[in-house]
Amino acid sequence: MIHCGEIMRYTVLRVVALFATLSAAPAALQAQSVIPSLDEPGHKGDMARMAWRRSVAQFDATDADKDGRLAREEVARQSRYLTDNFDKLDTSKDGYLSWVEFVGHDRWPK
Ligand SMILES: [Ca+2]
Repeated sequence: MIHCGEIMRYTVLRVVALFATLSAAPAALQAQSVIPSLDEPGHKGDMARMAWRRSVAQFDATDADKDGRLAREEVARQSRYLTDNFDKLDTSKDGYLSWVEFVGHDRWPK
């Protein structure tokens, strides 16, 4: 079942992917300039803060042992999307998803 946080995550990723395809810059670099920071004023900032709150809620709900990282087993209980994309998202290849790996950029401190 897909819940609200998951839908929001899909939306954020699709927006990032859309902007990334509009530029020759590497996707990671492009994401850094497209994702609004949490202190950005106005509607863009409001959207970022809403997505951030939902992302934090989803991360915390998935992090069952509260060690600040998501193990494959924790992810498997919560999210089909994260399960299917675990290896791609785990860019450090340590077998866990950090907060930054989970949200896909480092613009939003947890
Ligand atoms: Ca954990």
